[in-house]
Amino acid sequence: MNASGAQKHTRRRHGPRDPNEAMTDLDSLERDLLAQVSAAPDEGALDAVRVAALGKKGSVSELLKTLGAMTPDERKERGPLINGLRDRVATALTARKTGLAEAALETRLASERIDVTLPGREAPEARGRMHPISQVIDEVTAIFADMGFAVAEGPDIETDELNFTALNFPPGHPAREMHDTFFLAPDANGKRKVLRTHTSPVQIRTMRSQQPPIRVIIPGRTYRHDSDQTHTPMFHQVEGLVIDTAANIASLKWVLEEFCKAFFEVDQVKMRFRPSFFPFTEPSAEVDILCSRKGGEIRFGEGTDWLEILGCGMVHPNVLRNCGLDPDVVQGFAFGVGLDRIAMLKYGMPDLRPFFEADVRWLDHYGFRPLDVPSLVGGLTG
Ligand code: 2NM
Repeated sequence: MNASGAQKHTRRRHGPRDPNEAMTDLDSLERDLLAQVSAAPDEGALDAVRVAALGKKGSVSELLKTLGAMTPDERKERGPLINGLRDRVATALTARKTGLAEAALETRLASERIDVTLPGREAPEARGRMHPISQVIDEVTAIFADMGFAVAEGPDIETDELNFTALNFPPGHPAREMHDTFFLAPDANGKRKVLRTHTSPVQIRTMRSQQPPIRVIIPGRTYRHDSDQTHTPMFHQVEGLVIDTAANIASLKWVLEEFCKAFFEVDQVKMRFRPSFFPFTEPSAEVDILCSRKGGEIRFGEGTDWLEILGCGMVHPNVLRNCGLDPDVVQGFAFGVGLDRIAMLKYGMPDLRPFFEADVRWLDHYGFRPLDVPSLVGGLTG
């Protein structure tokens, strides 16, 4: 006996089907399948329903297979019912598949929606900020370049001779102690190099390597063993030097006044020259500018307060001689400004310490855009 014989036997054993009972079976299968179709949460689950119904061994496919074994009359009655069921299930599957695909697309579109009114994100090179010290060095350089000054540089580690002796600090002179010098370990000859306490050794190097007329500024790092609210062990100076046959105190005052007006961006400044002492200049002066302080704001060229901003003087004849220059032929003036301090004054930064803390939040606030190149009209108003 073959398989189909066994089927026929089984069928016969059950006898003719009650048409109502068969209808009820088809109805409940259809209800069940359509419910599964509409409950399928995604395209994967829907495909599982399709395979279970219309696949090779699916419930509807198995029903279709039974048509072959029916009598023509049975088939005539059952065929349209089963085929109708198959068609409706197939249609529901297609509709659900389209619906799910549309819903998935909607979800994706919603999640990928962009608000075109939002500001663009800055490019990395535009987000970086210049440190205020770098900015102020560039501003100062632009101002002095306009007056014919070149920029000179030198090493942070200097010999005692260049940092002190050539600058007319005699050995053992108390002025050496005034500088709170950082000394390096002595070499084989017992000579100790120093972290330069000012940028003046670069002036010595310049006078020894160039012929007058000389007009240079030297911005750079300087070091003194000093640390409190207003002092850091490393700080920044810009010093200037002019050497020629006619440089005098009048030209010194003019240069400093032009610098202050350009740097603080005011039409006029009032300056006060107070006699002072530096080993490397004679006479020497400390310079104050007039300002007013109202409501935490500082204004230059007006008011009643005096603010010390720089030191200056005529280069001492001993310094000229130490550089091979004849004080009877050439003379010159020099000045020194604390860059950190004038940066704080100009840009309203109340505390010196964050300058050296490398905190990007501080830099975001006080830093400068790298492509805003300082010019003679730069800084506050540019
Ligand atoms: C200052 C104040 C006064 C100065 C002098 C020299 C040199 F090398 F020509 F002698 N360089 N810098 C000088 C003069 C520096 O800083 C407050």
